[in-house]
Amino acid sequence: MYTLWIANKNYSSWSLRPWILLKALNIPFNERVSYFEDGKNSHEKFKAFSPTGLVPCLMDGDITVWDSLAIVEYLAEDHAQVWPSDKMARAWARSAVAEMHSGFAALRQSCSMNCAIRTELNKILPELQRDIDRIDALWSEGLTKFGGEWLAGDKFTVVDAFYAPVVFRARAYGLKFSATSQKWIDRMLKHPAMVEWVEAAIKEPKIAH
Ligand SMILES: N[C@@H](CCC(=O)N[C@@H](CS)C(=O)NCC(=O)O)C(=O)O
Repeated sequence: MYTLWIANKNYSSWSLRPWILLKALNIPFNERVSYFEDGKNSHEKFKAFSPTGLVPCLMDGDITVWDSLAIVEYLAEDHAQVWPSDKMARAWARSAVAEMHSGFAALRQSCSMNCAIRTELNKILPELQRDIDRIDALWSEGLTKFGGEWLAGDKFTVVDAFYAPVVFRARAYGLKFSATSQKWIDRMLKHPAMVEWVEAAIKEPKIAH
């Protein structure tokens, strides 16, 4: 059985990606939580189980896989449903996942994930608006092109999982998206795995981060 190490559900956006994927696809795993250190770097603490001192980190017997993208690729080796079955949708999903993994710095910077808050930004910087516009275009494209309820078709796949943290950011900071994208946001927020994550997040000990 897989073991997935994560940090605080309230804050750890990278942890959410593989966790939500495993839950949504009903793949059994043991969850291990290591909370962030209060007010300081958690690398030393996380190095007890993760070579980089970062979460998430997956263990499968003797095999250790770190980094959220490597983890989902490892899962895909035994669970084909991680990626869309259609070749075109899969190519799109791979590109969208890669784009999320390596981009959207302004969004990460201005709207760090915090499931427990609801607030409004006084000012939306142009670089943040650029990230929001690009994400909105991407989501709308997937939803329109593949015609399903999820970003790359009629099944929840890894591309929905990779954008799950943006859904919580959109809700927390009141970010505005097109009607097409907003419908997917609302659907994601009702997904039982997303609901389970938030319910656990708000019960966690409060740790400044
Ligand atoms: N590229 C990595 C990034 C992982 C990452 O930055 N994790 C953060 C938490 S969400 C972390 O472990 N930070 C350690 C710290 O804050 O000291 C991945 O995709 O897994």
